[in-house]
Amino acid sequence: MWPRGLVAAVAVATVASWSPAAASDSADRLTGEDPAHAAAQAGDTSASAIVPLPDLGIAHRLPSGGMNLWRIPLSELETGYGRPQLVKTLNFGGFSYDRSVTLAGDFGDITPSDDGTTDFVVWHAQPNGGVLLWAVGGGSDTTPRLLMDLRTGGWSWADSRPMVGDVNGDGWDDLVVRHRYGTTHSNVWVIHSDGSTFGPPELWYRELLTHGFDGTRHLMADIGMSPLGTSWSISADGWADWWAIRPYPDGIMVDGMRSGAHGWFGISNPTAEGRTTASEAQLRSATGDGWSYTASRQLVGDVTGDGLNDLVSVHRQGNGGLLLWVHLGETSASPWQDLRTGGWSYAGSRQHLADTNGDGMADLISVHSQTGNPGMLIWRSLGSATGFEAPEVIADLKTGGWSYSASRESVADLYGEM
Ligand SMILES: [Ca+2]
Ligand SMILES: [Ca+2]
Ligand SMILES: [Ca+2]
Ligand SMILES: [Ca+2]
Repeated sequence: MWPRGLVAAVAVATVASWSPAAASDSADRLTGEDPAHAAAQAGDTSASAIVPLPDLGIAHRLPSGGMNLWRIPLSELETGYGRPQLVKTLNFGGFSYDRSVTLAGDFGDITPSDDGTTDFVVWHAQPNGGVLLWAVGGGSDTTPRLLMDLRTGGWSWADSRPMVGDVNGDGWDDLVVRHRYGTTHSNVWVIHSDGSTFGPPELWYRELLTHGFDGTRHLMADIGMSPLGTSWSISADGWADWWAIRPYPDGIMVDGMRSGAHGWFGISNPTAEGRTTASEAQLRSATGDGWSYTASRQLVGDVTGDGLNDLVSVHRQGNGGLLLWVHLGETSASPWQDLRTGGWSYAGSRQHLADTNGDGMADLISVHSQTGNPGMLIWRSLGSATGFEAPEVIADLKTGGWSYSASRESVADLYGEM
């Protein structure tokens, strides 16, 4: 059974689009729960009232080399929408912005006071080259907890790339770590969270490196689509699956692999065989017409609102601006937002997807550098079924010591019950 915590009452912000009745309502933040998960519970009539309350989790470099951890509520249904809140200052104990990777998510009740706001997992380099895994939980107790000591056993900070995904659909985010294995393969490890503790790393996959260790991009998100040229479909099941975006002649190729109940991705005994057509299915491709692996980056989220995740490409344009595309067809992409003008910069921005108004459609979050100051603006482009609407600023971080180049962020998928 999974825990269901009604932890912190979150008052709904009074926003113009909300009726007074709704504005007087409140949302109870949930931990370890998501809509797919809730829908699977027989007799649970609350499933339809669960709304996304995503946080943007930001790590910001301090002059000392340490970091501040911030959260920005991204849902307009929540008090504090768009306002940065300092979660923890890590300027002690050797914490280093440059020697760590910071991942936001709902990993568990890290402390007894965990309120379901974003947890931060910090994958931190050690002097011997290994890794310590720390967590800072949501709520009042933000003292870092040591989750795992990976200073031995062959673990290497330099040779590892941690990611977040709920690979078994229990509502708790798990850690997925690609680790270099020789020169031709990487091992993909899963560190499960059960909501209170993290299990030992499990080897789930041995990936053939088609373009070197860092020559492909990987995402963790539920897949629900048909592989290229097939009539069968990978079913959306709420379990985060493996996406690999690869350079391809004159464009990109996107492979996917499904998480399974018995070992990952249907592979119970990883071997040195690596990628086979049986293990990784080709999902989407985009070639010609200027498509480029190096001039694009990819996101996954449900931008069409049908409950199935979509693949989104952010693509650099000749003038330095960007266009957003959604890969609706196997080999065709549809333009979703035109940011070629207006000062938009592909190189000077970072993008994320999150549903910020609870309508079931993912909205675009853009963190954009500024000319003339080191700070940034955070923009939202509301999603509609056919595109993103005009971007609007939700957080002005041009001043106050904010730095675009000395910060990084990710979205924590969190939920509340209205
Ligand atoms: Ca938590
Ligand atoms: Ca999980
Ligand atoms: Ca969709
Ligand atoms: Ca939305």
